[in-house]
Amino acid sequence: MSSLANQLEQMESHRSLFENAVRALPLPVCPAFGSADALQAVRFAGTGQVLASRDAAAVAERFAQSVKASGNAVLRAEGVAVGRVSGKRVAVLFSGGPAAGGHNVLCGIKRMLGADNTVLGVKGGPKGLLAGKLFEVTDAHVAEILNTGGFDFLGTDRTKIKTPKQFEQVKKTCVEHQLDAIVIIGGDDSNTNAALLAEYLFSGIKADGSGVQVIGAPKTIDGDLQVPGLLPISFGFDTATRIYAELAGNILQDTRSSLKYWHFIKLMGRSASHVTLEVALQVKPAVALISEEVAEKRLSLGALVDEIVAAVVSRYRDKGLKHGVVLVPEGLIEFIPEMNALIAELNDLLAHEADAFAALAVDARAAFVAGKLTTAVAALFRSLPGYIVDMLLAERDSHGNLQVSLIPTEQLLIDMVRARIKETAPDVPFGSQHHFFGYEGRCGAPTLFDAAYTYNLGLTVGALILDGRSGYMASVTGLGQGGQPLAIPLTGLINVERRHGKDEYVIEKALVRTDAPAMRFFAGRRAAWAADDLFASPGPRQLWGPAAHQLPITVALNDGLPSLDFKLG
Ligand code: FBP
Repeated sequence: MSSLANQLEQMESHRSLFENAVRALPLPVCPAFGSADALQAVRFAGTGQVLASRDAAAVAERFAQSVKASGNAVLRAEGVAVGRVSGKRVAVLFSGGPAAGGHNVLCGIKRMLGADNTVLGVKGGPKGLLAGKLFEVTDAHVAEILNTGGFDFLGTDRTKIKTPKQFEQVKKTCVEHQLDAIVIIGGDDSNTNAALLAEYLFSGIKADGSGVQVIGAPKTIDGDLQVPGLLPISFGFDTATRIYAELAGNILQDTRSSLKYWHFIKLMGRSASHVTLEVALQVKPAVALISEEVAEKRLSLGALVDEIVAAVVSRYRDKGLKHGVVLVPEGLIEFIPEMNALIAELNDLLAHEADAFAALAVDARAAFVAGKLTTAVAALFRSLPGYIVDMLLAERDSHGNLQVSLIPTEQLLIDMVRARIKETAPDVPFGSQHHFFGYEGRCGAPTLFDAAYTYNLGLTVGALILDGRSGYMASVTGLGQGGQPLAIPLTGLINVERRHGKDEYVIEKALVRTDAPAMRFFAGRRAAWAADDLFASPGPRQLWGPAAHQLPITVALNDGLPSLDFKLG
């Protein structure tokens, strides 16, 4: 075999030159944990801050044991742990959509627990926990997965553990595998699940009457798990937005080269527009729609189309530009007031008439639905193109949600903009292309920020377990000053929300606040970006080099940091 063929074969099974190099990247550790070579477990103590959610009284009743133990007090790492804890068996699972850095959380937990405790990986997310699919994680596994993207080492799923039967199944897994702790790495819903499990497993699980600890870690590329001052961002957001910003920057470069297209780019983010806002701040497009602002100003679909048409027309008439980029958040459709009303009626209708709907031929379904909607909503429904109607009627996800990633909002906007230009400004050319960036960004190799942040989140989770804590979510703050490990009581984040006709305990999604510094900065610049080509092309994410230590711009602005640089360790 030639030496080139030999070299190429060696790249199989995650052994590209890049993958080999990232595995060897050193990771900084927060000063509280000592140093990478001499890692130390820590004690946690109250910061003095106590969280009080809107529905604190109801939460204190439902989560009585957890609230009694934590008092909803925020904890920080304070001082070295006394004595070494050994013999703990800790199960770790991923939940929900993948996000870069998950493997490093697992590696950090393993490192903190050390050789005298056992880490077990749960295969296939919460479903794997119910089925008891656990295996021991070894040092060899850690060497293999460190700094790699994706959740492929364990897999994930979106099962919600909420029925009494499911809780019993978890208890069975705990007993069978002699678990002392469970770690749930997930988003808002998964951390709500962690709180429910922490309460259920709080006591009476083991023969001596003690319980099983439950700790959460904040994951989601959507960036909608944030707590001002306590949790700067969920992990995976930085990697995903840098990948999207590179792709959007390349497209912007293309628009100014080929001089003929408007590109409409839909960006992932099921509800919140954090991803779109971050990418907009990175690349400075002609237009970026922010769902939360659309809802707040009660902008109709027609008003959004008018806003885009105004940019297309003025760029052409004032500057001769026939091109531009429009960023569209994935969740937009649910934030447009009239579409929101339509989706709400559809959700109810499809839930109540499920059998009758399923029995119909596919091409008879739209007429059946239209006949049952209220008059104004039915008129809107009938006015939508078939490709949108099909997706509005498509199967809901396992949480009963509309699958917004399947709705081609970007295409709908293009069609409506084209029609409006033909009607009102026929002299203005409008060539278009559309894209959806989502799955491209979730599993990339973590940025240096996500790699270091997640490793330290893992160390924090491990330290909380060794310190005997349960019902907390790990966090790291002070991103510009070395990093401070924190523990946020999950019950302090929980409220009661009406979902699908029932009151449920939930951690609410942190949506974009229109008065936040990042949004205000964007609002102050967007008119200039619409008027001319002022875009930036941030290039590929860097693990070495000048942009390697860059934080998400939204995080730096919202946290009032003096620069974009992060410093952990
Ligand atoms: P999580 O909130 O579970 O992290 O998932 C986020 C996300 O990537 C959304 O941005 C997107 O709408 C959704 O997952 C897509 O889910 P799926 O992988 O089931 O298609």
